[in-house]
Amino acid sequence: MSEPAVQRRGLGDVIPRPAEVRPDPAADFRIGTGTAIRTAPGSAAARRVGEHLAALLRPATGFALPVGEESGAIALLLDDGAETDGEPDGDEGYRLEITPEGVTVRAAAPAGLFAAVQTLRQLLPAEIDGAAPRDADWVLPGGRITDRPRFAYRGVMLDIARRFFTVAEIEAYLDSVVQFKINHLHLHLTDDQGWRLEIDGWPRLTEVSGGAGTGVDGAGPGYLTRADYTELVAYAAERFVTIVPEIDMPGHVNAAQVAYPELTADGTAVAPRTDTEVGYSSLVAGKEETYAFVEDVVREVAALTPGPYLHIGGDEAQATTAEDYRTFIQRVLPLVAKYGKRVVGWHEMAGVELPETAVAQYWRIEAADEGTARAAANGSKVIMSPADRTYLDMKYTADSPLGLDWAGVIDVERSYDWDPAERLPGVGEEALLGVEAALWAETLRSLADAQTMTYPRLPAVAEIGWSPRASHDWESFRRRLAAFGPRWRHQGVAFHPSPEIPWAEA
Ligand code: TNX
Repeated sequence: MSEPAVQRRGLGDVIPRPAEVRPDPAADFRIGTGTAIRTAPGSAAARRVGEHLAALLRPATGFALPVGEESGAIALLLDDGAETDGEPDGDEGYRLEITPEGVTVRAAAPAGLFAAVQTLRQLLPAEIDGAAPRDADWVLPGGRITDRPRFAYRGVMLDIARRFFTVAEIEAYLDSVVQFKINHLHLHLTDDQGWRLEIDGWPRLTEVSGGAGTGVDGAGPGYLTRADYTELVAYAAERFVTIVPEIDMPGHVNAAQVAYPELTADGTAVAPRTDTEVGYSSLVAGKEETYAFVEDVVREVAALTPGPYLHIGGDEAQATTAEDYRTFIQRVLPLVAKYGKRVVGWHEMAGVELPETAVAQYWRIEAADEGTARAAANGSKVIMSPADRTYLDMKYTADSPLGLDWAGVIDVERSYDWDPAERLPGVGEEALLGVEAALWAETLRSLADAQTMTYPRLPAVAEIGWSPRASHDWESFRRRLAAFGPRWRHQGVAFHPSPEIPWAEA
């Protein structure tokens, strides 16, 4: 029996939806045995993006797809100062033209070429993600795309404190999220149940609190060595993703206090916790040991992290008095600056006066937040992560086997049908750095669990972060999303088959 016919894709069948699409159905391009990839002369970074594209296309096509600077029908070119309608395209913008002769991508920076590669991948039939060569028509639909992001920051957070994920698992997760032009991976590294990053001079943090029995119900012990973390940072950078490390404080610190009793108020040891309570632990604002510890941690994390951000948590500090919270945050803000990083914190941090460079991440479900609005008015940027829209750990429906439901149940339409610039009074378009979806891990026990909660909702948040406001359209989105059923199956990525989506077969 012959293999099922492979369907030609439409030029606009992409998530996130590109800013501008002009199809030319007479101009399709067919990738063939002789197709080569040509990259911008003298750019090692463009060359690596070319290699990345070749690696995506080789398994299913079986073609050699050589990458070089001399010739090739698929060209990835750098074009300084590229602009569209007088507006600079920015680092991640790109222009893509598909004609019968070939494909030309132009971008101001390698990140734009990488974004274009994600688009190209989606323009090929789903079978392109298969692991073995097959005979098919590898056709790219003709026309032009001009694209650039609405927001600079489009993130996803992975909680590796409640359930540790290994380097290989985090890398697999990263590979799946970059398809949707996600460009920040926020790692929640520490919490009451575990401490997951090795810190020089404080070995018990990971020996004890990254060891056996840590994690919710003891599931998922482990930690990242400095070498692991460095490898992850490099892996992410190759995919134009910035790692945002989070050390949660002054609350969510039971694991640190188990390892080092001197971090508690009276210096007595506390018991390890593997339950899912929050708001019971606190660093001690009035003790110098606290700041010696925090400075060592901040210095180390900053040194290991090339990206500009360091997230200090600051959420759910119910075991810290308001006065102590203020004292603590005011001591820690300059420490983060001292080691050259821009501070990010959950929006509770905005209850304290912040420097303009600080970023507040809004996570609650209320319709207004005074602190966040004040921070925005003072020039701070905001990342929008309202739990009732962007929390990937919320159940899809009341009977979802995985997930929590404190912020409600979140189906795909609910993840899609909102606008970050209208979410909080006083926090409009200009105040937003971007959006982030968060995957807390209390109920997760495997990478497949993480993927099942992430897909198909992350693509909704990714489109909100990238695509122009005026292009948002649920009917269009659910049709485009439907094509990912077979893609994720080919990729080995688990997903929840939401009944709202008319999933494609094959
Ligand atoms: C709230 S969101 C938390 C986390 C939990 C999460 C579960 C936030 C800043 N804190 O500690 O894991 O809810 O959904």
